[in-house]
Amino acid sequence: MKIGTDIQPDHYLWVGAGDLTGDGRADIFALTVEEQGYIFLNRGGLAELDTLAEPVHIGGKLPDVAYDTIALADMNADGKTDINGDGRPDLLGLRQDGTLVAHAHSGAFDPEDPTAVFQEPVVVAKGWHDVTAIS
Ligand SMILES: [Ca+2]
Ligand SMILES: [Ca+2]
Repeated sequence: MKIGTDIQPDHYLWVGAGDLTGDGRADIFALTVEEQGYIFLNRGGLAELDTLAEPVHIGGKLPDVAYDTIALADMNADGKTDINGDGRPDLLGLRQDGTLVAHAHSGAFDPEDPTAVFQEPVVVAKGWHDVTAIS
């Protein structure tokens, strides 16, 4: 099923889905080869093209934000992508120094300030040098 166009597969290291806006439709989070994070908001379910909005840049390759890999957390039994149990999907990032950080969902999505959807990262583990993928 095609839900977006001009999404080049070899431009992305990782793509995952989670409902970031709370409207019940899964949105897409993508990490590019430049280690930039983008979210694609789901505007209309899976029924047609143009479902996904233009990507929104939500952070990237600063000295402290350079991820080897990233995941929307999927850590509980009922399949929600939720670390802290608030019902909102959270983001995990594995930094190149082996530090695993979590960006908790702020609890609300503001279209005027999409970068605020994730809180400042919190270190949840260190020494994950041998891990090449998390999910
Ligand atoms: Ca959504
Ligand atoms: Ca959460």
